[in-house]
Amino acid sequence: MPVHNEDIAAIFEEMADLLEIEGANPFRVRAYRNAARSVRSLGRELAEMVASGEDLTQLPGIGKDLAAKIIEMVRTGKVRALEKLHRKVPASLEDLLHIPGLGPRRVRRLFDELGIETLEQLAEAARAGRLRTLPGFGARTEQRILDALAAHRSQERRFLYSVARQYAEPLAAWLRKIPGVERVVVAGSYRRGRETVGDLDILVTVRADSPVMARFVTYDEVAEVISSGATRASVILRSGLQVDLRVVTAHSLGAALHYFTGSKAHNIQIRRLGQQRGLKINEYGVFRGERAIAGESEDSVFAAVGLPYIPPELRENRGEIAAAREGRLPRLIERKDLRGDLHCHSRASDGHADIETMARAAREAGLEYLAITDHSRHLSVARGLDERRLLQQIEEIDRLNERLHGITLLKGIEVDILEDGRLDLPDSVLAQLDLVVGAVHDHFGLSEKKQTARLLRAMAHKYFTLLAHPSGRLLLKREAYAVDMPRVVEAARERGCFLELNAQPLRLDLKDNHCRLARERGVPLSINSDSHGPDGFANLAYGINQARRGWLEKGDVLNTLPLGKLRKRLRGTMG
Ligand code: DGT
Ligand code: CA
Ligand code: CA
Repeated sequence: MPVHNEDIAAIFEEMADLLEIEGANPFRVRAYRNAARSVRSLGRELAEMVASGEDLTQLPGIGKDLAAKIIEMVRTGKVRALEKLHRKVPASLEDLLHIPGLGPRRVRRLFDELGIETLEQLAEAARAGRLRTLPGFGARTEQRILDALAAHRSQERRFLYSVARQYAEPLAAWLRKIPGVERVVVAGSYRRGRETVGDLDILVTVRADSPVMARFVTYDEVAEVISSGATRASVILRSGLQVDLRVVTAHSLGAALHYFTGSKAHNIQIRRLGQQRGLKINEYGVFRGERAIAGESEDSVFAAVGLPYIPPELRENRGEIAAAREGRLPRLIERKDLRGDLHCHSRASDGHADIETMARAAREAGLEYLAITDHSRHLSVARGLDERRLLQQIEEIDRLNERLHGITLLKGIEVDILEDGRLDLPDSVLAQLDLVVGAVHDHFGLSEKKQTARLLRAMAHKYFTLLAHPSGRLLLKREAYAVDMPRVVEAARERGCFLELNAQPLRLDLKDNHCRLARERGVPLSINSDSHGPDGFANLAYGINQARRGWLEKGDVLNTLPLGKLRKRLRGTMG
């Protein structure tokens, strides 16, 4: 059974949760959490590394013990240590941890004193007013838990795009090898490059008598078959991800692709255009009366309603149809347009490679320049740089630049924006850098007014270049802080500084609509990997997805500029 990095990371997370509930040593708990993070940010499948006998202890956060557990998981699909934990702590307690307001200590108490193991039991106890009998759990906490449970139930489960991809690509590759299978396309929100994906919608075209439908449900990651027929089937993978598969005929592939790519709102508008021309459009084709007049390609579907091809990322009914009609569709940016990266970390703060290794990896990723932007001192958990260490790093980069070929390092810092909007390092040292990347790492709970004022003050600073992950959100984990983003975009325009589109798949910050707003206001964005290791540059592809959903063209993005022009733009922000 294939084991993916996400499966391994999830097991490490689960072990950390269970150990925490059990009251284990906090350092042990943190080791598992770090390992999970490290596994998630790897650019390669661990299963392959195990198969080729590579030394896993070279990976950040992975010691001998964890390496052995990874090998065990890859070889057997499970970990004995976790099974042992399950004998002490019921696995369902983990679900309780996902309820806001319930930390490990409270979960432990609920279990020890009220025997609560599941969300149902928790809801029942809360409704019966039994929670408030516990020390530290007043009536208000009880109500908050009830509210959180209701919110939890109504929340559909979604997957990060990057996680869905880990399941989609091997499955699509596996389907392609089934006899008689011709084309396999993952449609739906996945094809539109959405930051999260609800389920996968796969279309296949086949020659007659292909066994694809019979085989599909036997894919070894299938945990449950919801339905299966002659031309469509739905399954749930072990990861919980649902996959809908449809067999379509080659002459209606374009119509089916268009239909199942969506979005639904876009489809409805296209169908309406068809109706105005007396056409019926569905997943089988474009029809005038009984006669199919288009549908073999997506181009033909659009052409039937008088439109040029609209890229999937734009199909959200956010004005793309009018833009297409008027010949105003953007020429969307592509990965190859990126010439550099303006945000990454080295071992000096919380990265796990030295600067030279990062530089070589960036060159390998096809980049011409890379800004080293380690954290500043205020972020002490990341060993942020103080003035002295930053000055040393500046010298180190000067020396490296003399030696390195094919890549130029820029000197930067990811400086903390303090609560009051001041920057965490003095002007005298900031003045010596090529760029200053500012970021918020604490006080997420300020009012919108205060948070906005904080950002505006930072951006007004004479050495401020670029606002990193402007909204602070973590997808599926943490909401954006309250901030008036249109006001921030306006301030960037007035000040002549830049905003980041952080390409980490968990951030994708700015979000698509705000990217588009920045483009409309003429504020260039920088698509940055925020790499913490040499694998991190692969994340740029996720940033490009998001940029395309934000209608960005090459000319809207700062780090498509060649180095000379980029330097000029950066100097414009530095005093
Ligand atoms: P997701 O899975 O929640 O991330 O989002 P989608 O867009 O993949 O939605 P999904 O899986 O429900 O359906 C896939 C595509 O199929 C959707 O984008 C458009 C099309 N579709 C589904 N149901 C309908 C419908 O009732 N009407 C129309 N016009 N299209 C539909
Ligand atoms: Ca879907
Ligand atoms: Ca679906």
